[in-house]
Amino acid sequence: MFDALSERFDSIFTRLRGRGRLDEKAVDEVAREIRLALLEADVNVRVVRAFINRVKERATGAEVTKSLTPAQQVIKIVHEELVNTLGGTTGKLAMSSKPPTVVMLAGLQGSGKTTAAGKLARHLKSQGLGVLLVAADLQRPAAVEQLRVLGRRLDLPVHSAGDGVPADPIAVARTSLDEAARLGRNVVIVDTAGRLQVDEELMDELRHVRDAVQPHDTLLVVDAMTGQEAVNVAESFDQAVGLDGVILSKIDGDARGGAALSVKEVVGRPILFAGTGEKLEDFEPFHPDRMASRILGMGDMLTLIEKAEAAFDKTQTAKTEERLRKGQFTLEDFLDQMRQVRKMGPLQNIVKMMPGLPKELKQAQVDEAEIARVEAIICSMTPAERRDPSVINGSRRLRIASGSGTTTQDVNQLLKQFKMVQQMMRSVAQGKRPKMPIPGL
Ligand SMILES: Nc1nc2c(ncn2[C@@H]2O[C@H](COP(=O)(O)OP(=O)(O)OP(=O)(O)O)[C@@H](O)[C@H]2O)c(=O)[nH]1
Ligand SMILES: [Mg+2]
Repeated sequence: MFDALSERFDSIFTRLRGRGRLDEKAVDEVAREIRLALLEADVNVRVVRAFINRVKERATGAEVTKSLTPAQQVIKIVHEELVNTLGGTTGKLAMSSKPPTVVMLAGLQGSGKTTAAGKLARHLKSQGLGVLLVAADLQRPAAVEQLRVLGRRLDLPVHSAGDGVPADPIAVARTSLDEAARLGRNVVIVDTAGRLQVDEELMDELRHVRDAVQPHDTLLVVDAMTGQEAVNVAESFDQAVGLDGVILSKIDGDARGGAALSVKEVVGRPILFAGTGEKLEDFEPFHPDRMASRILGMGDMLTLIEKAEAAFDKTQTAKTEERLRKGQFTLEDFLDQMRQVRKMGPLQNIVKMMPGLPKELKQAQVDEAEIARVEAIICSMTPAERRDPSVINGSRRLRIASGSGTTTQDVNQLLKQFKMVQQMMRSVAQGKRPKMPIPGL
């Protein structure tokens, strides 16, 4: 899910990254592109309109912060608004203070209700809860057996018609609470019948099942492939039986994501879980923030910004900047910056987190050993040498090389590299805020 949308965002932001300042016209242009991307992902028009308005308003009024470029600021805003559209915080099941907690699953035929019942049961069981599965789908002859198979695999009891319980979904539902009490179960998960169309007969049956068990959580199972049509389905079910949340199934498929991005905003019910495959373990709590990051293909980017903010010693960086402005960038500063960058973690990971870098560069091996070598060489220099590398003559070179376990060629190479960075830093210092050079790249 979201692959196409991710690609669109990636190209929008790549183009944005080249720009210095974002005036109103540029913001308008970006907004138009995002709008198209969302519509193509089959997101509901109302949701798209509200989304774009919020992004435009915030991007235009955004205060200029020193730590983020205009492009990063827009990415941050879009990310935050995507999180909001997907539901904000991670939702939770409402657990009853008096067991059992009753969860009723509803949805169109084939949406993944029975599978979701098994997955949710497994998820709750792993949290130490005792689950009873209830087979209240008597429409399809194989439905009860399907749930029984899941129950056997999970080693969980399944309550169904037979043994004195009439073959009627409402009777099965009603008797399930006594069964839960008898077995001392904390959670009851009720699987119900689906229909191809949203029809009155089904809704009526659902209402009766609901009244019989009085669920704490009525969850709609929505197939992600349904796109924004899911919104209509959710609205009908909400009006008919009242929904508390949504389970979005089959997000492992190539759905464009319209359902996920539309349902919370239009219906006002959060997506609580997502089905990510056919197996019982393919199930996860739905995290709006992580999902938004995945859509933007740069969640890591935000982590990177946070990491950079946390790792860079502000006063140290300010001092370096000050010296830079005076054109006094030394090997000591070089080493300082390198250490600060390294505090962010293995360079390999950092490079992967940078969405702006061309693919070839991302695939290139970042040589950690090379960086360790550079560090060793600089550490083998005297403070005077670090401040002014021009004093490094042949014998000093030899001393530094043997002190750092490297060769004089290595020392030469580093000095050449440093000279280049120094020149680059000077030219940047004359212009805007200096960029952080990453040694080894
Ligand atoms: N790839 C994938 N397949 C899923 C997922 N959830 C369910 N399925 C498949 O979707 C099909 C229908 O799933 P069911 O759980 O039987 O759907 P249902 O809503 O109970 O269907 P009815 O009871 O007939 O209304 C099955 O083949 C499942 O394996 C998922 O998250 N990913
Ligand atoms: Mg079913």
